Parts: sequence; structure tokens; C-alpha cells
Amino acid sequence: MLLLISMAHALSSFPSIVSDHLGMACVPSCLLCHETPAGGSATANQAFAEDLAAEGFDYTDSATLTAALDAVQAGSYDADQDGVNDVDELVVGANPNPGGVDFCSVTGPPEVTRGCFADSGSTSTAAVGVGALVWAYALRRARR
Ligand SMILES: [Ca+2]
Ligand SMILES: [Ca+2]
Repeated sequence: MLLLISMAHALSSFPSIVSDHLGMACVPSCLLCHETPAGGSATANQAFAEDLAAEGFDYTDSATLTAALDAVQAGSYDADQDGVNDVDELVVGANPNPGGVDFCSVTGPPEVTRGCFADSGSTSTAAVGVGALVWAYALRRARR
């Protein structure tokens, strides 16, 4: 139960972890790693996501994200082969993926505040439901 809740939390915080770790001007959309704006593990096929995976990022363990970001930076990855490294692009709000729309600009997609786990909607709904049950249980216990 706690694992489910913490996993949903981890998934929802990936864009803000990237933003915080790299000091981005905004939180990137799911399109940084996913092929669709709503995200989901089956769509995490962007070139940048593959770079992160090559450096040990495991989406079930958010602690691997910052290490993979550091490794991608140290390795001077350039997912779209435009001569500017992935991390350098992200720091200025650009999209490191081939053909991607920049993240931190008025023409970019909207910021993500709730995460990139659309295809696991039942999981996140379940996590919210479980969270509500835990809360209700705690409330009941507190009233005794
Ligand atoms: Ca590039
Ligand atoms: Ca680029």
C-alpha cells in the first residue's frame, strides 16, 4: 500500500526533480521523456529518456534520476545532435529531443503539475483511493 502511494508520488515528481536539479526556469512537460503530453510508462520513448535509461535511470526509483541527469551531463549527451548538450538545452528551457518544442517559453506546451503517469491512471486513482482510506482510518482512530 505504501509502495503504491510512494510510486505514484515518485512518478508525479519526475518533471519537478529535473527542473529543481538543473535549475530550469520552468517545470518541463511530460514530452521531455514521453511521446504524449499525458505521459505513461509505455510512451517514455523520447531520445532523452533513452539517454537517461542508458545512464541507469529506473522510473521505479526516483533516486536514480538525479544521478542519471548528472551522468548525461558528464557524458555530454546530445540527443538531437544539434551540437548543444542535452543538459545545456534544458537549463535554458530548450527541448533536447529531435524536433521537440521548447519547454520554458510562451509557445511551449503547458507546465506539468500532476505528473506523467496517464497510462497508469488506474494505479494513480487506486493510490488516491488508498490514500483516502488510510486518511479515513487514521481519522477514525484519532476520534477513539
Ligand atoms: Ca542537443
Ligand atoms: Ca536542440
